Amino acid sequence: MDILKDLQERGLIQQMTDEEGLKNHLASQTVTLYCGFDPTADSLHIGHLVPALMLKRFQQAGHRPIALIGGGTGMIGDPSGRTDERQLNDTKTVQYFSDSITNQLAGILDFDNKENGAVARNNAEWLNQITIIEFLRDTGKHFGINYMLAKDSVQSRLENGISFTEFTYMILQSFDFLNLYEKENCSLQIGGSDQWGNITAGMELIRRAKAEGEEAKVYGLTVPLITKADGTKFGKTAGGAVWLDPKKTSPYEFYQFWINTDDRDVIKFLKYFTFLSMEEIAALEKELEDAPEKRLPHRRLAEEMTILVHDKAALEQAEKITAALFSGDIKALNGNEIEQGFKDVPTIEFPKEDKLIVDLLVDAGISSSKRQAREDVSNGAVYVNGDRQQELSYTISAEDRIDDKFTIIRRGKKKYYLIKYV
Ligand code: 545
Repeated sequence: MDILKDLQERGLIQQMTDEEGLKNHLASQTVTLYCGFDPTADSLHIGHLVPALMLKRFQQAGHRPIALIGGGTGMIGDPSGRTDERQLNDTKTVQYFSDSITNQLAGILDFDNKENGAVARNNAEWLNQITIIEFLRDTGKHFGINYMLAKDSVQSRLENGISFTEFTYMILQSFDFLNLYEKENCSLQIGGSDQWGNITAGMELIRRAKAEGEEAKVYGLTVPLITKADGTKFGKTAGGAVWLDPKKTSPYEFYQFWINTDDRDVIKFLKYFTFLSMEEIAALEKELEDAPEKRLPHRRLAEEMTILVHDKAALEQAEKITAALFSGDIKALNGNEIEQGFKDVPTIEFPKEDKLIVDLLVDAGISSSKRQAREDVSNGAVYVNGDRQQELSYTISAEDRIDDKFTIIRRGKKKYYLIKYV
């Protein structure tokens, strides 16, 4: 299997050093490669998926991926792709973030495979060991200030300012590459296109640091930044980023994110994010042309991604919620599913007390007055947990509380309200 060819067909390569050399290198041996993740948050989001899945693609092609957790570099802060200085996190926070991200990567990569199992490393392991004198003498000496100043990550910050701390970051990442090259025989670093400067700096350090006459061949490769046809930023919803952590983005929301992909982006995303073959994707593209209303590629994308990041059960639940919301069969859902499916609807908190339907509509601000509430009910515009309720004397009671926690009121065609009992 020609991994580079597959990646190129999928549009997954932005830049690489020495294409011919890298191609031969990958064809002739099991290559150890790495991608770094700084613990700057307690979860990865879908923007980090492409490079993480890229490691997996290399692993499937027989190579050996290292997921590098930046327990050391995360204490410093990469200026790449940023317009201003980072807020530093304390050691405990970075430690906590490191553990969360390591666990998430373990869910994506295969760490158990005996032949070419993925490896997790934390650069705190070596970066916390070196002394400042050693660092400046042995590593800093290889970096010219002009070379460092010319990097995009520094250039783009000269106006807003950049601290010596962040300015030094590229040397730390370079030191990692050198270290992994020496200790793990790692010869390829990958990352997003924002990492190009740091990756090439590391290659340069390896070239300079190696002993005279020693043959050191290392490579770099970046994946493109993901763009959308409508020009808006990828991976953001009204509620913020789409996280891999199900506590931050529920599997239902996650599934909805993918299923709502723009027609113009869906084939590209299948290529970027899934492991479907190019033939399968071509067949889905044909489906999109022939029967766009069926949204088969969107559905497939949402399925693949939900299983990949969560699991089969999460997918089934997401599909169940989607179907119940579509048909209005609210009673098919349990409390947890109600919470996921109605996260974005107006929520009104009430004590667990029986209430006449008319009073509830007024107290919750669903109907503007008692008269309006009576009219809404008599007209048949009001639904309790999916069932139309036209009885003015109806009392909302324990029986209407799903899992003793929620009642869903619908007024009119699609205006939903979540009553939450506290
Ligand atoms: C550290 C030490 C190394 C090599 C790399 C690094 C990290 C690198 C960096 N990468 C980004 C990152 O984001 C936070 C993730 C966890 C919340 O800053 N200096 O750590 C992103 N990276 C993945 C892709 C990226 C990049 O993890 O490379 O381009 C996003 O797609 O921004 O020795």
